[in-house]
Formats: sequence, C-alpha cells, structure tokens
Amino acid sequence: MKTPPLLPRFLGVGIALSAAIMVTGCSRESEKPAAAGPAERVVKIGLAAPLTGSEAHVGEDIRNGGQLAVDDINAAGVIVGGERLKIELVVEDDEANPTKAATVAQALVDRKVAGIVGHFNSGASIPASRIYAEAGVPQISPASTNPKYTEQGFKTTFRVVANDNQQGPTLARFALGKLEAKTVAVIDDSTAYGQGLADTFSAAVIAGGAKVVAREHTTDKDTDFKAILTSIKGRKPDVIMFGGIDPQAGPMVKQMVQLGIRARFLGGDGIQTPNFVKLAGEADAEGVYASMPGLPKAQMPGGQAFFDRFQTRFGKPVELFAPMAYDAVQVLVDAMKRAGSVDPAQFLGEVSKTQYSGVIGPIAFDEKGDLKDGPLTIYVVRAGQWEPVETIARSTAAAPEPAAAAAPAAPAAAAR
Ligand code: ABU
Repeated sequence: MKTPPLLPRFLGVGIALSAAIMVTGCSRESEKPAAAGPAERVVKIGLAAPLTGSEAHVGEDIRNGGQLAVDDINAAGVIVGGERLKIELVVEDDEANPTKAATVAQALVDRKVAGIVGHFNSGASIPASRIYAEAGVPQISPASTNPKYTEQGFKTTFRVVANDNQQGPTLARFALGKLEAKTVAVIDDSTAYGQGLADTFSAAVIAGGAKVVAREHTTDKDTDFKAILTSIKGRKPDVIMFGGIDPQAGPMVKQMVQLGIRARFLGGDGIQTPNFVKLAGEADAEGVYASMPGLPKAQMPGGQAFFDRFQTRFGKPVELFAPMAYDAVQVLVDAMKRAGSVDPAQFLGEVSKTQYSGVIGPIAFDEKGDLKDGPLTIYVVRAGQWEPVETIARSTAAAPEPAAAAAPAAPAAAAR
C-alpha cells in the first residue's frame, strides 16, 4: 500500500508537523495495558552513531533528529489493531570505530530493537550491517555514503542519502567544470568513507581529463598535516580535495593557509558542517567547497519547519544529518504501519517498498537499498555560513565534463 503524501507536515507550521503524522503499528515487546483505552505496546528502535570523540557533534545531531521523530510519532498517537504504540529510542555510541560498531550492533539486536537508524560512519555501518542482516533487523543509515554498504546483498540494508558513486563524480565535475581545475591533489583519512570518496573523485577527475598530481593519506585522528601539505605545495595543484570529516578538514585548511597554499579546497559531506567553519576559522574557511547529499534546506519539503523546530528543541542548529535521521525513523514506523506489525520479519518487505514523503523529500529505495534519485548539493562557505551553489540530481551525477564552463568569479580569499 502506498503511503499518502504527508503534505500538512510541509506547511511550515511548527507543531503541526507532528500532529499530522498518523502512524499505526504493534510491537515486539508488550507493556501492561492501560487501565482504559487501547493497550500500550513498546517498540524499540535502535540508533547508533559516534557520541564521544571528535565526531560526537555529528552523532548527537543524528540522535537528536531521531529523537524528534520519536517524539512526533508518540505525540501523534500511534494505534494499530487497537493497540497504542510507544516508540522508544535505544541509543548506542559506536565511537566512530568499526570494532565498537559491531559490538553495539549486537547489543542492539540483543535488546530486540525492531529497526536501526545508523550508523554515521561507513566504516561503522558496513561491519554492523552483517549483524543486523543476520538478525533480520532493517537498518537505515542516515549518513553512510560508501557504496559497499549496500553492495553486500543484505535485504536489511538501506540508506536515505546518495552514495559516493554519485558524490565523488559530482565533486569532480564541479572541480573540473566550475573551478576549471587541471591539476588536483587528493588527501584521504584512510577510512572506508574518506578513502572511498577520494577514490571515486580521483577516478572521475582522471576520466574528465585532469591530473591527480598527488595522493596522500592521513588518519581520522591526526590534526597536523603540515608535512603532507608541504609536499603537495610543491606540485602546485589547482584544487585540493579531502576525503574525510571536519575534525581533520578544519585544521587542514587552517594549515594550508598558513603554508601559503593558494589551491581551492573541497571535500564531501563529512566537512559540510558549522563545526568545520569553527575549526578552520571563518576567514580561512571562506571559499571552501563541499558536497552534501540532499537538497538545500530551503528546498527540502519539510526543511525550514524542521530546522526551526530542531533549533527550538535542542538550542542549536542542525549540524549535518539530523533531517535524514528524522526521516529514517519515520520510514521504519511507516513500514510497520503498512505491514500491521512491528515484527521485522513482517515489516522488512514494506521498508523495501517505501514511498514516503519525508522532510528531505521523496524516499524510495532501489533493489540494493540505496535512495532512489537522491540529489546532491554543492555548498561554499561565505562569511562563515555554508551557502548552496548548485544542486545536482542523482541521475545527472555521472562522469564529469572536461573543463569548459566558465568559473564563477571567486573572491580573493577563496583563491588558494
Ligand atoms: N558520508 C559522510 C560521512 C559518513 C560516512 O559515510 O562515513
């Protein structure tokens, strides 16, 4: 059964967003029936992300997005088969660590969660996905973009973001087309995400007729990149691309400026955060480009209302993937509703058939569990804020064009 679009959620009227969500289901774990009215059943949804360490800000963002969805669903009153559903979020810290991710995945399965929202890091989602698959528990990552995540043949594995087979070539197309790059240096953080994105970017750069003049590796723990950057400086690249997350990208850009490197700097969704601007400093962050799965906030169907409500509820702005985490919870509950069951064995098939109108836009999955037609947006930092430059539909995010288009006028500060 196709879910009707939840248009009232997109009217931008704060709390109306939650009141309009009518979801129903039943649960794996029962509580005592209420004295009057429908019996209440508890359904646990697991959420796993880094909640400690240098990536805790993105993990908290995902957790908060997921919690907002749970609150909305519970407030709307979820009744199915005469039973009222109470969704509980069971949150685990995977520390952005593949080994810990597998441990927390097993812990969530042992707690009999009905579904999973997570993880953030591809390097966490991939090892955890096998555990969820063996348990038959659907996993929707709001953030993991490495293609391998959905290439393992698991029926339980989904994501609500475009993957790096789109993101890498999109970045390359932008670098070669709009920035007219002829030479590119590439650095990655040696993670599944960073290395994978750097690889798809590099392949598309070469296919587009430009040269990768340096390929360097760091880690997701390092913060001193002077040796790498000094080596790159001698190659005089037009563009430096970094595959990694903001705790490295911020200091890297700062050190690049300190070393007098004038190449443009761009990265993927791991750096498109307010935290990146804070770490790099507003002046040094100016003119840095990043890609991000999804539409710009103003174009997301539920964007402004969601971003306003998030700010009010948590006292801080959305950092990165909170809207995707919100929608991931909604997609799981929507599937339960259509299946009339919270047993993963019963509603997993409905997750595959999802046709959901989310905060981020339409959500449907292809046969691998990837988001169908997920867009990507290129952003640039201007006066300390990430501003959208252009949005690319997934279907057009293929091989890059050779440098041809005129580069947009760039402020002097951006020309490094
Ligand atoms: N895609 C952003 C960073 C998360 C990851 O894929 O590792």
